[in-house]
Amino acid sequence: MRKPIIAGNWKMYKTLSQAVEFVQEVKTSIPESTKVDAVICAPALFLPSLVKEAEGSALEIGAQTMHFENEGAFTGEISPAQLEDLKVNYVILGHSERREYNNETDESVNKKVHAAFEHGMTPIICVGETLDDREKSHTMVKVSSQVGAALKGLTKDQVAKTVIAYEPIWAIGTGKTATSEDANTVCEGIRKTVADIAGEEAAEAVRIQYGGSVKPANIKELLSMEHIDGALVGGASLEPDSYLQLLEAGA
Ligand code: G2H
Repeated sequence: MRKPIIAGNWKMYKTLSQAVEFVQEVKTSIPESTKVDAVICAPALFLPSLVKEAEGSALEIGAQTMHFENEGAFTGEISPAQLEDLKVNYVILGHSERREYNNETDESVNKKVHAAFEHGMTPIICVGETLDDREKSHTMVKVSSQVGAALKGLTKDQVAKTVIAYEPIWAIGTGKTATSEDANTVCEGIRKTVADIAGEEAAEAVRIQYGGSVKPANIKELLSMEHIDGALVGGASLEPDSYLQLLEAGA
């Protein structure tokens, strides 16, 4: 059985005090025995405070991106070694917004995935098709090629520990969600791709999230699907009430 993982992706929202308040409120409401992995991926500026605030609770803190080098002349970047030092457990890699606005490519995502494992972090690798890909029936070709590129060179054990977030780009922040059946079909395809790359055992273990306008009203149905093991949630993860409802749906 795969443990569901509900990860909030806060993007560029909140101030530090709002972020700390959120964690203070949420951490006391998640039971230690929770059956889901509860993660918040916050803006980098907040990470030291939030890791400290969440310590000892069931809430885990992740980053939204990082560089693949440990150090160097990369103005404005954050390194995997720096995140490890802060005790950050998860890092989102290859989000479509970073692929679109920050030149993140399949190749750099792959380097970052390797760096995440070298520094004890679980990568949440985002893949997904555009509306144009979908209309041309290219969804699976696009998504499989992104998955293949991201997992290149990993051991089977590393692949098994990876989290893959399937986020159809046309469903992000638009209020449009893929039907749970459509999302499940793509997630099943992703699992087959993982099996081809790293074998059945790794494919059975890898956790595949759905992302794109997930909210308390639709998460239950999405999570009831065989190949959907969690959600990567933007807008609906920003308020404690809504985030806690998402966790309850996964429990
Ligand atoms: C997709 C998602 C979180 P939202 O980007 O990664 O955001 O839930 O707002 O569509």
